[in-house]
Amino acid sequence: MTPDIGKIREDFPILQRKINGKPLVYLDNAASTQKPNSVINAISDFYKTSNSNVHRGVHTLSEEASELYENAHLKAIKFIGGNSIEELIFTKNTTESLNIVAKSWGMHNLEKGDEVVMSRMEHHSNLIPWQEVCRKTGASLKFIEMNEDLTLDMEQAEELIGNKTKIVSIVHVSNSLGTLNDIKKLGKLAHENSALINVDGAQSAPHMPVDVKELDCDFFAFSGHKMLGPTGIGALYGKHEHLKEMEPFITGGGMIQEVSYEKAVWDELPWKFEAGTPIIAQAIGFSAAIDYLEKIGMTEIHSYEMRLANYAVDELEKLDGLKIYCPPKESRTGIVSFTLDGIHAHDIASLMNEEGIALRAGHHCTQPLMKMLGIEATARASFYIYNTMEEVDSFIEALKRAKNSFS
Ligand code: C6P
Repeated sequence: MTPDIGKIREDFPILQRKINGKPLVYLDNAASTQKPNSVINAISDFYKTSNSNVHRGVHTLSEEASELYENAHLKAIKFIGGNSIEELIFTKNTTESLNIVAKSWGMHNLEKGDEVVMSRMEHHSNLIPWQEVCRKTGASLKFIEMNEDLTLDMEQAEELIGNKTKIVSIVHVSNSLGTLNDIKKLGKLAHENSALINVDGAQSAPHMPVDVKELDCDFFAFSGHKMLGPTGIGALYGKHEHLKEMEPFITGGGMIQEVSYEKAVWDELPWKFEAGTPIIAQAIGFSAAIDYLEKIGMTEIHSYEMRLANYAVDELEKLDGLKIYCPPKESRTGIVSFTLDGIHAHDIASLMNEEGIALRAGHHCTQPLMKMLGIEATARASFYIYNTMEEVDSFIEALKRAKNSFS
């Protein structure tokens, strides 16, 4: 069933804004999404009624805050198909989640001769931590190549993932190309070779049903702010068998069972990975965001966004001098990157902004990918559940005007 987009839009106060006298058309959802009233209210209600630190006090406010904080873990793990909060660590964002895997698992499990496999379309947040780990451990990075159509070359992946591979650390949906990668198949290849698979889910979890058990991934990282939640909160799912063996990335208060002057015994999962006062209000806001998404349904969200994106691609394809960097329909998501002959991506975004349309332009934290494609930057439209077909039309019309003004 198609969600009632008009009704959904009423839940997002920011969508009433005008930019340069024009109604805001927000097409920068891959960077960060807007927040519904229920999320804004959940955060402000917490501060108004239950604000306190967690896990420390026996007083009522601390008990309430602790319960809300723990429930947020449960909400987040269920959202991605897991069962136990022991397997769900709250972090600052996807970047921190990916760093935990690289530093807490990679630094202790890799040595010279080992290989870390990733794709050519990785975000810097997945690429750089592993570059660092490889530099320090002597392991090497290997890359799955891309086909002409911007999908992964799965035949080459089969050859590449072998007995030297210790982990496949890979993006689920590319933030620059929108390509949806076959994680199940890559996970199978990794496991057949006794390797693990770590998934960067920053652009998948917000937009489609994700089931970590079905994907059979060892780790899965995502961010709250890209799925209607507040900034400052992300999550890392990890299989219990791995998390229990891993050393914490940050140590200090709130993550111990016992401490002497000489040593400390870590607390149980997930708390051993959540040192210091945690991101309590953000977790509560994140929980409200998950409620909001689940009420609409992730399958419905995905199919609606695909309608928007496919319509946008069809219309963009009609424009001369425009090159689209996105895969065929089967591997496509709600992200559409493009370049326009004779106009720099930043100029496209500026001209669109004059018309109230928010696009992102740049390398999208995938500089090596841009270089490989022989471009400096793309302009990118990325859709979410509150966007409309009319907004796609406004975007295409504004783009035509921008193109004419430069010719
Ligand atoms: N991409 C964009 O594309 P953080 O900033 O930690 O919440 O997310 C990092 C990140 C990791 N992986 C992928 C695939 C991502 O898309 C992102 C964030 C944003 O506009 C900012 S570069």
